[in-house]
Amino acid sequence: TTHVAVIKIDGMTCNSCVQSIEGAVSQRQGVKNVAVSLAGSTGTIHYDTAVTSGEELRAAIEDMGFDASVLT
Ligand code: 9UX
Repeated sequence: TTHVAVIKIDGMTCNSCVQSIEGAVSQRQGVKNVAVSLAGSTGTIHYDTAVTSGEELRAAIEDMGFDASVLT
Protein backbone atom coordinates (compact mmCIF):
# COMPACT_ATOMS: atom_id res chain seq x y z
CA THR A 1 0.00 0.00 0.00
CA THR A 2 1.26 3.47 -0.82
CA HIS A 3 0.90 6.05 1.91
CA VAL A 4 1.81 9.72 2.06
CA ALA A 5 3.87 11.09 4.94
CA VAL A 6 4.14 14.82 5.55
CA ILE A 7 7.19 15.57 7.64
CA LYS A 8 7.97 18.95 9.20
CA ILE A 9 11.64 19.75 8.56
CA ASP A 10 13.26 22.57 10.50
CA GLY A 11 16.74 23.85 9.71
CA MET A 12 16.54 24.28 5.94
CA THR A 13 17.54 27.78 4.86
CA CYS A 14 18.38 27.34 1.19
CA ASN A 15 17.66 25.11 -1.80
CA SER A 16 20.90 23.18 -1.41
CA CYS A 17 19.47 21.29 1.51
CA VAL A 18 16.16 20.81 -0.26
CA GLN A 19 18.07 19.07 -3.06
CA SER A 20 20.16 16.92 -0.72
CA ILE A 21 17.16 15.76 1.30
CA GLU A 22 15.19 14.95 -1.86
CA GLY A 23 18.18 13.07 -3.28
CA ALA A 24 18.84 11.03 -0.14
CA VAL A 25 15.21 10.21 0.63
CA SER A 26 14.39 9.31 -2.99
CA GLN A 27 17.08 6.62 -2.93
CA ARG A 28 15.69 4.87 0.14
CA GLN A 29 13.95 1.53 -0.26
CA GLY A 30 10.19 1.87 -0.67
CA VAL A 31 10.14 5.57 -1.51
CA LYS A 32 8.04 6.34 -4.59
CA ASN A 33 8.18 10.13 -4.65
CA VAL A 34 9.51 12.94 -2.52
CA ALA A 35 8.95 16.67 -2.69
CA VAL A 36 10.53 19.04 -0.17
CA SER A 37 9.21 22.57 0.30
CA LEU A 38 11.64 25.18 1.61
CA ALA A 39 8.87 27.74 2.09
CA GLY A 40 6.65 25.26 3.88
CA SER A 41 9.43 23.55 5.86
CA THR A 42 7.93 20.19 4.92
CA GLY A 43 8.66 17.04 3.00
CA THR A 44 5.86 15.11 1.31
CA ILE A 45 6.83 11.50 0.70
CA HIS A 46 4.89 8.74 -1.05
CA TYR A 47 6.12 5.37 0.17
CA ASP A 48 5.28 1.67 0.27
CA THR A 49 4.09 0.77 3.78
CA ALA A 50 5.40 -2.78 3.35
CA VAL A 51 8.95 -1.45 3.02
CA THR A 52 9.37 1.68 5.14
CA SER A 53 7.49 4.00 7.49
CA GLY A 54 6.99 7.67 8.23
CA GLU A 55 9.03 7.27 11.40
CA GLU A 56 11.92 5.64 9.53
CA LEU A 57 11.90 8.43 6.94
CA ARG A 58 11.73 11.05 9.69
CA ALA A 59 14.74 9.46 11.42
CA ALA A 60 16.70 9.48 8.15
CA ILE A 61 16.08 13.21 7.72
CA GLU A 62 16.95 13.82 11.36
CA ASP A 63 20.23 11.95 10.82
CA MET A 64 21.06 14.43 8.04
CA GLY A 65 21.11 17.16 10.67
CA PHE A 66 17.57 18.55 10.60
CA ASP A 67 14.89 18.66 13.24
CA ALA A 68 12.17 16.48 11.74
CA SER A 69 8.73 15.45 12.98
CA VAL A 70 5.97 13.42 11.35
CA LEU A 71 2.83 15.53 10.77
CA THR A 72 0.75 12.96 8.87
MO1 9UX B 1 21.68 26.08 2.75
MO2 9UX B 1 21.68 23.44 3.96
O1 9UX B 1 22.54 27.50 3.65
O2 9UX B 1 22.64 23.18 5.57
S1 9UX B 1 23.17 24.39 2.57
S2 9UX B 1 20.23 25.12 4.26
